[in-house]
Amino acid sequence: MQRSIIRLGVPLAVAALALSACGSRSESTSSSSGAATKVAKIGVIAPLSGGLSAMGLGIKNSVDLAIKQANDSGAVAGWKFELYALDDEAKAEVGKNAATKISSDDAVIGVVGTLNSSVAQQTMPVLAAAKIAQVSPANTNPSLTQGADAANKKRPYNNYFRTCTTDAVQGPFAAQYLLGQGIKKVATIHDKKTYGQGLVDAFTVEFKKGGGEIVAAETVGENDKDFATVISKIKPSAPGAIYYGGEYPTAGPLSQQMKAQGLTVPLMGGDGIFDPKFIELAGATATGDMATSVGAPTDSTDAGKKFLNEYKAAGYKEDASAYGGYGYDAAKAIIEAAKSALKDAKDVKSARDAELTALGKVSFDGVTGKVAFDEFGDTTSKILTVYKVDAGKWIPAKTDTFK
Ligand code: ABU
Repeated sequence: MQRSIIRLGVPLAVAALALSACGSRSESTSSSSGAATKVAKIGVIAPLSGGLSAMGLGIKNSVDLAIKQANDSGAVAGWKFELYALDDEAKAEVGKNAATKISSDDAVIGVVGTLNSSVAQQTMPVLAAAKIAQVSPANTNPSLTQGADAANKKRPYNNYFRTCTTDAVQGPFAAQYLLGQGIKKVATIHDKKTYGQGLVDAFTVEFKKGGGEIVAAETVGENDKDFATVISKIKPSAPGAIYYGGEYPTAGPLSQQMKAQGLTVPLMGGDGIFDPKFIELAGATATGDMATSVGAPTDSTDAGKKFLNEYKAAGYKEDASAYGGYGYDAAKAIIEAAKSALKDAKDVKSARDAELTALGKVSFDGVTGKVAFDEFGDTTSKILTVYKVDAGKWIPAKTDTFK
């Protein structure tokens, strides 16, 4: 009899453990300072490994900081937030799997991510089906919020928001800057990805509109290492600059090889190349290369400086990077919306609709400026900065609101 109870006891204990694990995946409760708290998780989907991890880890750490500060200040009475970060390796399929995993967790109230627009195209429908808010700090392709037809804008998913401005603004901002510098002939190159192609398209329209000429338009593969062929195709057209749509792991070596092959004109790109890694990869001849990035330089505002000091004090190994402030503000937007959505909620899942509604109405002064969204889920900010490489660093050259 005793043996059968013991035999029965093991599977029961396993079942109890499994149930408690299920509980922590959904509506977890825990005790902090004696007070019962419920757990709401904030997901991060970003490249935490691989070539773009400098940007992804900056996002993850910044979300972690926002969560810790929210918990320390008791931002939502009766609730604490937990970070749930998954690596998308900058790959669409891996990102989709991460979104699926996160969707199966009933305690997730929102997700910060992704870095890549091409990855967001896969995560958005998955998270939308679970009514989980997604706030990207970095996706700049306009179609994510406005649909594929720019002439008939239609928001594809009401769960998707972003704290960064879009390439519909970033491409033209770069075009106007180059024209203003007297550069009238440009060759474009993009990496055939959603972001790179969209950015070059937006640049091209504005550059031509302003009287500029696109003297060559080429593509590369995001994993290409040797650019001799594309450089030799472009060189005879004598451009005054190369405009590149893509990210720094490709743009850095491209810049280095351009200069080595005698195409000694500046390479300019968007926020995807705005990272110290670009300069590292491009080497000494990167001087004069340019990038636009969203917003004003983080260290140029009081709020930005405060964030960078707090980030440093928190002891993260990696830099906040280009999107740290935007990741922090994205997490703060989710938390701000949760103040009303979770207030009287019995669990996270039943609060998701209210979270989406509240997110659409947030308005607060963040690290990156005013955080608020328009009817498409886009940030209302249209501030951008042009940076130039000088003495091995990105130096701000011009910050302005795009008109
Ligand atoms: N915005 C730059 C990098 C990421 C992307 O939008 O694909």
